[in-house]
Amino acid sequence: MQVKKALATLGVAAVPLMFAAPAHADTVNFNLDELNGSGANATASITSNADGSLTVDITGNGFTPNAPHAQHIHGSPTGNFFCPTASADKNGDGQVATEEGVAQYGGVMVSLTTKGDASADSGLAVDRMPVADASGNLDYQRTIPASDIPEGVAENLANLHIVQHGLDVNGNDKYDLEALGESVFAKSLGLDGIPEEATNPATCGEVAPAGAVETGAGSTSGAENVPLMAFGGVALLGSAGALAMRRRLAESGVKS
Ligand SMILES: [Cu+2]
Repeated sequence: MQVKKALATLGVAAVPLMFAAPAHADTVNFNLDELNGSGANATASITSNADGSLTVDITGNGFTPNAPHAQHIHGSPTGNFFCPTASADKNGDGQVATEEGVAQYGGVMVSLTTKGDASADSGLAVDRMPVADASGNLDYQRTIPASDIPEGVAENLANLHIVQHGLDVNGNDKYDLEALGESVFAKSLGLDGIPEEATNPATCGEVAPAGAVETGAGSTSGAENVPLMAFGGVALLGSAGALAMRRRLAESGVKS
């Protein structure tokens, strides 16, 4: 065991087991860069705990103030997905919308909610997503139980990435319909009047590079075939979830 060896080197003879580091604890760091000119960025760490839970820490700034930001672990344990490039903007409006980005960043594996369910089913549970403070800072910490973590995720964190949604394109400190109109994605789920600003991705983060070179848009094999449903079962969201989203968005000054 490495810890014992290290301590032995330091001349420490015996270490009670209870003070040893937990087995299999492993932390992966992510750098979240702005998407869609959001001006937001964040750093995150995810620690895989021995009991199968994940402890997620996110610290960011530049977010739409006093507004909820849906955030997820996206991709698949086997890789194949990545933070979207401008090529994902299929309609050429200058924004990689949620439904455009999913082909590159993949479906929702874990919904980074503040409480309750954290499975993909809670992808649009905006009433349980973190809210940026008045200065646009967004801090989040939660240990998500193993029961909400899909198989293979904890062991393959380096293949996954984190996406945070919600940005303020026209700089009026709220989500509104004026800049980008209605959310095409929300509308596809039967939610009318939700601003595109509320659902478009604001940041995306892959594993913090350790000397690795980003290969860019060269490796999209298979990504184009991801069905929209892979977004993480948000279509399964019942009307209660939809109402909760409307309510939360209304609270943050959104006309819907
Ligand atoms: Cu997402």
